Amino acid sequence: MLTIHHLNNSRSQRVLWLLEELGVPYDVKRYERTKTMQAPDELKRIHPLGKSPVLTEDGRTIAETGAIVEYILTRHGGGRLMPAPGSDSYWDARHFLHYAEGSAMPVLFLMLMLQTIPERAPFYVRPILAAALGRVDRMYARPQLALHLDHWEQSLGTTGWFAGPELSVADIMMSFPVETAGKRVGYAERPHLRDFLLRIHDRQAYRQALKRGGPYAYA
Ligand SMILES: N[C@@H](CCC(=O)N[C@@H](CS)C(=O)NCC(=O)O)C(=O)O
Repeated sequence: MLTIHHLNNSRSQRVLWLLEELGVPYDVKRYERTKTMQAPDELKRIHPLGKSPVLTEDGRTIAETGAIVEYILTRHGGGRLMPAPGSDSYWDARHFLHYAEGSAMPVLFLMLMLQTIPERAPFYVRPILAAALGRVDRMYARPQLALHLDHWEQSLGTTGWFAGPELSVADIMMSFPVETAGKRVGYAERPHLRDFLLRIHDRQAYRQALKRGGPYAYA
C-alpha cells in the first residue's frame, strides 16, 4: 500500500489531494509538529531529512513533493492531471511543478523567518532585530513576493488554471504557495487568485484530502 508520511498543517496536504483526485488508495501516517513547528524526530527514521511529505511504497522511499508527485503521476496517473506531452500547457505544467518549491516557496519561507526571528529572540534584542529584519522584508521580500504574485495572477488569467483549460498537477503544486501567500497578504486586488482558491476549496477531492490530513490552517 502506498503510504504518505504527513506532517499536520503542511505542504504535504497537496499530495493527499492529488491521490484523492486520482482515486488512488493510500494510507496516511500522521506526524505532529513540535512546539517550534519542527517535524518530530520520528520522521527521520523514514527519511534522513525528516521533512514531510515522504512517500513509501513497495520498499521505495521518496522525499520532496515534486518528486513524489512525479512518481505518483508516472506510476498511478495513467496520463491524468498532466496536459498532453509537448503541448504548451504541458510545459506550463512542468514549469509550475518545479517552480512551486524551487522559486515560490523560498520567498515565503524568507518572509516567515523575517517575522519569526524577532518574535522568538530575547526581549532585549527584539526591537533591533524587528527593525533590521523589517527593513529586509520591506526592501527585498515584499517586492519579490509581488513579482511572483503578478506571475500567478497573469498565469491564471486565461483559463483560471495554471496550465491549460482544466485542473492539472500545476494547480495542485501551486496550491500551497497560493494558500500561504494569501494568508500573508490577501488577494483583495488579485481576483484570479481569489477565485482559484474558492474553486479548489470547493472540490470534493480537496475536501476529502483535508479529512485525511487533519486540521489545515490554509483552507
Ligand atoms: N521542498 C520540500 C520541503 C519539505 C519541508 O520543508 N516540509 C516541511 C512541511 S511544510 C517540514 O517538514 N517542516 C518541518 C521541519 O522542517 O522540521 C518539499 O516540498 O518536500
